[in-house]
Amino acid sequence: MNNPLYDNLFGVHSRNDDTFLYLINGQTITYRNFLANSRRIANTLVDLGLKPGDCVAIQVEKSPEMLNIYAACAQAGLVFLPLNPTYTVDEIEYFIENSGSRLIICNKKNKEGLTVIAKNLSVLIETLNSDSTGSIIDKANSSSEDFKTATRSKDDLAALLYTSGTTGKSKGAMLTQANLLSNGNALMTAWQFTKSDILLHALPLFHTHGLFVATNVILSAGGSMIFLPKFDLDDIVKNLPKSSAMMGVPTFYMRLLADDRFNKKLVHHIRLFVSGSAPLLSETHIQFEKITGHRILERYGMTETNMNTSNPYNGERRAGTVGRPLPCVELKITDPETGRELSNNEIGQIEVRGPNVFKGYWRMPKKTKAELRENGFFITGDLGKIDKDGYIHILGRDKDLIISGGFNIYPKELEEIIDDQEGVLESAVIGVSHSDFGETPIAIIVQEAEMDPNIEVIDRNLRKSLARYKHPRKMIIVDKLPRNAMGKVQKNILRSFYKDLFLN
Ligand code: MLC
Ligand code: AMP
Repeated sequence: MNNPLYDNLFGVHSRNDDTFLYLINGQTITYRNFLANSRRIANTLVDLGLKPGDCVAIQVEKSPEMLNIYAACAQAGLVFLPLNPTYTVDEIEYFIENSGSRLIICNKKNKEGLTVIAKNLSVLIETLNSDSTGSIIDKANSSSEDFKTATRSKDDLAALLYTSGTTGKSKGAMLTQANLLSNGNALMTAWQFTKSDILLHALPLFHTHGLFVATNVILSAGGSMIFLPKFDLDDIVKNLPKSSAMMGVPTFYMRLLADDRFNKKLVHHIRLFVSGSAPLLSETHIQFEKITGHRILERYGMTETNMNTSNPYNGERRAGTVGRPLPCVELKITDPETGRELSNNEIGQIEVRGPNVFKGYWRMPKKTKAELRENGFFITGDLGKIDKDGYIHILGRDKDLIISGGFNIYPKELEEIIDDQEGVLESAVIGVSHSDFGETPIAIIVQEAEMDPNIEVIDRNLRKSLARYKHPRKMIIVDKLPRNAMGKVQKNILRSFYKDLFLN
């Protein structure tokens, strides 16, 4: 084995004629054909001048070709950097510059805006569109199907995934081959995935959940995926009877429960529903079991660590808990002030250590040092406790983070833009409960004396700078923000005051 990630996840399937992907248009793609296409793309990437260790940023809609590029990067020893296709040009510029990517692959819609950035930063640019066309595909079509796999070691970087920071810019989490391999394998075993499984895949591919949890588990097991472009209730209802498992964020399950077509018969031969990326309400868990007879298996992870804990496949899946640590993962609860390990049922910060934990933040040694201890424990920023049976309960966050439909939003990023707007003295962005997205951001804005901030203009400016999912669902003008004796804004008071705004 000279490239563990490629050899174990992809190379083992190069002569496998089983179906890897079932597409929504009725087409299927076998492992063998998928890998032949990936090798053509690997040749294209090398012909463009990319060398092992170079980073490839990709901002495209979900497609089988995006997965081909993931496989091609693994085979050519390149670092894969997927980006949300709804990010604005401003947001992308930072990622390209910070990562030092050598190539950006985007759709034709975004090419114009990104070409300027690519020129300024001397980055190559190619296109890939959702209809399987694009310059990278044209080039791949005339490339050879033979490719010599680049030699890499388990400690080499496989992917760079950006995760927003509480205090400023996003941080690139450096994920090694070993991180991805160990977690894919642990999850396949824990959740008993085999080559007979057909996973209903409706998650985006630019985050850990859809890419490393769902896809890597299926690649590890040699199973197949019904590969949907996005979560669409009609498509889900149509495909559930053909699937053996589904993975989703809590919003998937809340939307299914609200649909009249969703019943026991529709899911009777599914063996596993997994939820993660955001808290699954106990009510959702209980109602789901009432309607389907299935207990959703909730697990807990994050970009920096892949998956850390899981409820058991066999054994009690406890609503409101994220189960126990996966084999190989150590988890402890510590006092945020002293770092001292706490006892069962005491609430503190969650720290984890194991082969799943990332190598650090790309080009950010200070942030790495602050969050990744020398002894290997990563301070997750989540608060929780371990109960007497060893189940972990997530009880809050030490980090100022909002999770909307499984996407993370950092208030600071919005506050910085809102505070710069005309007529705004200061602002506080908080998360409030939302019946569809779980949580959603709202902005509480203090106007400057004698000024009248224009909410419509602020909204327009936010749309120019930030992806749509981050926008506050409401902006409220107030006279002042509540502060404690130290002058710190008391977001807890705001959260409690506005808590029912979006509940129905
Ligand atoms: C879409 N919109 C969102 C949104 N998704 N707004 C807030 N939060 C979201 N999550 C916007 C759209 O741009 C649109 O804007 C409007 O909301 C309504 O869109 P929609 O059609 O209802 O949304 P939809 O496309 O159905 O998407 C909702 C969703 C999707 C929940 C299916 O967001 C999704 O697939 N989320 C999964 C995220 C995920 O994979 N997270 C994993 C992170 S990894 P407009 O303009 O119409 O108002 C991680 C680690 C771990 O956390 O543990 O897994
Ligand atoms: P991300 O940075 O996008 O990877 O988001 C990771 C964060 O999502 C974690 O730090 C948790 O705060 C949250 N998270 C993931 N899974 C769960 C879960 N099952 N329950 C509660 N929070 C979760």
